[in-house]
Amino acid sequence: MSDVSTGLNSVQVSNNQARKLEKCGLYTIKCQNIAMQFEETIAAISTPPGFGAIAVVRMSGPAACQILSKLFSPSGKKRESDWLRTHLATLGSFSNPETGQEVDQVLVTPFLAPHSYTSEDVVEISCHGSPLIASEVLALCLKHGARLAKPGEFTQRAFLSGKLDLTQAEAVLDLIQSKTKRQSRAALSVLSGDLGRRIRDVRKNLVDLLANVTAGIDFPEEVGDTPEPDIHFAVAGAIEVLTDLSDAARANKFLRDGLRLAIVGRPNVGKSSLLNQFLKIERAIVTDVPGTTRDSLEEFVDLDGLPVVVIDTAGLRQSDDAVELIGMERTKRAIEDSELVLFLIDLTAGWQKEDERVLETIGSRPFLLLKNKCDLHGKDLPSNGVADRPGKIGELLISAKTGEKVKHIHEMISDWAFQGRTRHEGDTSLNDRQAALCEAAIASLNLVTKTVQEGLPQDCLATDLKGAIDHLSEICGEMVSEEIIASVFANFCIGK
Ligand SMILES: Nc1nc2c(ncn2[C@@H]2O[C@H](COP(=O)(O)OP(=O)(O)OP(=O)(O)O)[C@@H](O)[C@H]2O)c(=O)[nH]1
Ligand SMILES: [Mg+2]
Repeated sequence: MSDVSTGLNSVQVSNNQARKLEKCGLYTIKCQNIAMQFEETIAAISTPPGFGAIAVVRMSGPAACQILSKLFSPSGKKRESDWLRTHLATLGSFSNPETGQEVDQVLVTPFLAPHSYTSEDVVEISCHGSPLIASEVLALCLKHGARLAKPGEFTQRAFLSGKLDLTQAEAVLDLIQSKTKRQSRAALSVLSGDLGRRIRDVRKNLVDLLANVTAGIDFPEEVGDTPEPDIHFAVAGAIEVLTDLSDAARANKFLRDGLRLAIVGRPNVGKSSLLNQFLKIERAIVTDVPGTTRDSLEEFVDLDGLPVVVIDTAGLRQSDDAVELIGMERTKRAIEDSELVLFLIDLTAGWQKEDERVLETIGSRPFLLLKNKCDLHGKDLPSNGVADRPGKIGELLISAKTGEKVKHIHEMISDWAFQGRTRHEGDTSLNDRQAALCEAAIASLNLVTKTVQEGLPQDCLATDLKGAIDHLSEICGEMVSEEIIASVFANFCIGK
């Protein structure tokens, strides 16, 4: 028997099977996750720019402790062996050794290899939160042997040393960038390794299957074909898990990427009042003068965990006013750039010709029809051509002034965005890169099924099976090009 390591997984196969796997390319997987040593020590300010209580400068690499020793003296003149210990925070003075000038009183915490974020020696220097002090601390670290870290380089080292798989590294970025609780919980679930584990389980089953199929091809007498039910069982199981992940990714797209929502209608229907209701503050000017809003106004709102950018727009009507015309052009652009439109009409005025024109401008965008001012006019009104418009996702009677039924708008948006799927806090979800690979793996597995159904020889399915395995390897980063790694980490901030 031989232990075949394909990325993070180890699979027990016979020596013959191992040779076959090597031949069909599985052994040659470039294993990025085997512990890598970096010669350079990197450093960066990990806290955001600006003034705060504390700023943190972080160093990682073989010289991190040595550099720290030159610049830091603990209070009470302790010996190095007393304070340079992993996970021990020590207060002391951070100074320029050339001039003897103290820069700050700091707290240092070493995390010694391999018990650190990157698996290397890491030190965190917490100084007082002035940008000037943090820059001075960093400058001294750089002067004494560290180099400035690139965006995401600490996390990249954590990935390359095998501490995190690529899905977890991507989740670190999602967590940092999360704007709603739902987003942060979903990112935390991926960071825990849940997604990676599910993908690796599927992949391991497929690797086992490929090993059997390959052995059968090479040793038809001794091993023979893998029984069809076994292939069906393994492939159907993999497709089921991957399809579930892929469906959830589609449903959770707006949770990940956010949603742009344009409030659109003719003047005076209550668009700015509705924006203010969403924000719960008087953000936009509201008057009874038609044409009050001249320019689009964008604001972020957390709609029950969905990150939404709401855009209040200038009312659409016939006009000769140059400024108003520019405003209306921007309204059209806001509609084009949004995923969903809130189309407001005024119940007290009834359905107007101008509403008809607004509807034309909305075009094929999905929209929610909001009949406003129900506090003044409680009765519904026939909304002519809107009733069976294909883009309409629903309609509601609301009052943007009193806030009546505004909560229902949240629910309808949420239902539409999550495609009716019940969301659970902390649901794992694939990002665009992972979803594309997941779909490619499903497509390859569908070809495997077809090959079996058509009764073709088993060598025909090995290539597609390997294709599916390769796609799954790429999701977790077990087989991934440097270009992809660079593009994943380029979106990070410096210091993470
Ligand atoms: N009673 C009542 N009045 C409302 C309601 N919504 C808006 N209004 C009033 O209608 C007038 C116009 O409201 P806005 O929110 O400025 O309307 P708008 O669509 O932004 O108008 P423009 O910026 O001119 O396009 C104001 O006097 C609001 O107080 C509502 O639900 N009930
Ligand atoms: Mg307005």
